[in-house]
Amino acid sequence: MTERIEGHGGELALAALRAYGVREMFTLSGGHVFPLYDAAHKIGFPLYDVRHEQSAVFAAEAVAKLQRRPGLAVLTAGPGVTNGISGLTSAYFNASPVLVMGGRAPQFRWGSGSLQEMDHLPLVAPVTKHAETVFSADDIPRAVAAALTTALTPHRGPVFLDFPLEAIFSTGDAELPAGPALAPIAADPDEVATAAGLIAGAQRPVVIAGSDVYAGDAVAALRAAAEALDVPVFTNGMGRGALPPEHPLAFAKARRVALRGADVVVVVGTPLDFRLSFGDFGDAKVVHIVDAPSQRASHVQPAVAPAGDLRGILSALAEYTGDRADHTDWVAQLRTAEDAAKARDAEEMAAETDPIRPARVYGELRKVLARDAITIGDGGDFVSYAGRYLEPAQPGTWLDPGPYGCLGTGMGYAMGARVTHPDRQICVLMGDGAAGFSLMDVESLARQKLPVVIVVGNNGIWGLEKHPMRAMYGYDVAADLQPELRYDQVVTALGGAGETVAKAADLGPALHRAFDAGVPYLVNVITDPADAYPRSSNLA
Ligand SMILES: Cc1ncc(C[n+]2csc(CCOP(=O)(O)OP(=O)(O)O)c2C)c(N)n1
Ligand SMILES: [Mg+2]
Repeated sequence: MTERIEGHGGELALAALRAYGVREMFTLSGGHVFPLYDAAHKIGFPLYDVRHEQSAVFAAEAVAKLQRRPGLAVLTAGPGVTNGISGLTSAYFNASPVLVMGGRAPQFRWGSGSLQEMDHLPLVAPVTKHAETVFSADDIPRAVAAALTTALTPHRGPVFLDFPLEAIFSTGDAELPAGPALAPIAADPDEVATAAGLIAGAQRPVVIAGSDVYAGDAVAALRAAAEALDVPVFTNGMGRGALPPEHPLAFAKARRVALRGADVVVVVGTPLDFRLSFGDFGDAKVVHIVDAPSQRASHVQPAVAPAGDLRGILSALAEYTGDRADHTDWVAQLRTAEDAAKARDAEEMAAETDPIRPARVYGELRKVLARDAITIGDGGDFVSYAGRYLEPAQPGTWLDPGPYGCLGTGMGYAMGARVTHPDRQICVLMGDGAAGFSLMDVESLARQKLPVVIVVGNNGIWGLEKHPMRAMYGYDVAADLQPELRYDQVVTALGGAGETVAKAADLGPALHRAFDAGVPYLVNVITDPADAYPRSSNLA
């Protein structure tokens, strides 16, 4: 039985969006999209508004990443859409199923110079899986359904629709879409068998699991495969926390030792990009397991690259019944390296220095964070340290900007995380430079009663750029910020609260106050500008 729906374009859109599991909209006001607001208002559909469109798209992306369902941002015609493009691009790099709906100048006088008249499609096409202008109200539910099916089909990603003024404001009727019906792509069983044989035959295998493992709801299958084949697991992106840190096969610190010694490297659900030395692991054979054929690397040739539903592939690996080599010594060797690195980290995280070094901030934070806390990184070196010192204990709790590396995700991701988890700790780790991109959206969080904690590593510089520039040229330009600026006072002025901390001993009590505050709260930690994150390649 199909159900017919009628109403104005906004109502038709919302009915289809709800059928696809969209549960809120993030937006910044604009007359071109009023019918979408009217539809939401009439049925009490949650609507959150922001102070810059980038935050709306990042909030939608956080919802998509954390909840594995579509996130929605509604942006007004022209500048609203163009302000959202970095967010769309991040979602594209992160394979996040985000739908951006744009307003659009009227079609009937296209070319006459209407306010905010521009064709968005050529701008968004390269950073979306699908971009379309919908010219009539009747056609909106079909277009929403098609766009969201594309967004949710692996390899996932953002989609874009815009609606000329007369299409969204006029009334129409259509069939209510049934909702997502996605058939998993089955990988080639021979390729899966080859992969299983390679891993089982390896003396020193390693698994690196990334975001698509979480997005594809394959975390349990990953664990089962790792346990069945006795393979140490490292993670990145949304894959972090896939195995709890205390699991005997969970590793984080021994990566260099592991990759240097491995004879088979299995990369699951993440591209062979700069984060993984472009897939070059010396003599080790590479097994690249991807969620769609489009994700096979073109710049390297892995030994085998099964492509398809990750849960299916990992479950098949878990059921491998052939002989396998004994990995006990290999796992033990990595455990020794891991434990030694952890001991070094523990010392750094406890160090009493003046000024405070970032490691200590994370040492104190670890004492306060619950296992299910959501941590969000937005910044340079300060966030690299977060990646090193924080240990996500559960999958779906760590949000970094991903391989696009866009600063400014902070408040948008925080909003999406708070909406997703009303009762959990939400903590943004932010560089003082990064703060400039989105801190104004604390106003949106405060006004809409969405408390979060923001910890700023305030070194007074664009650290990740200043140190490398000095190393390269012997001098630096465009890399300084005002030292010891009171970002906590900015947050207080915007309806939140906060404090500045300059002594390590004061960090713990400040963090406790922050998580108890019930309003957006910024802990402004004055950190050592001389401290540079040690990295081999410094370009970002
Ligand atoms: C939108 C955007 N602009 C510029 C950059 C380049 N960039 C990467 S890290 C960084 C410095 C960040 O400084 P801050 O947030 O203060 O963190 P710190 O490195 O000082 O800890 C810059 C400018 C970027 N990645 N994204
Ligand atoms: Mg800085």
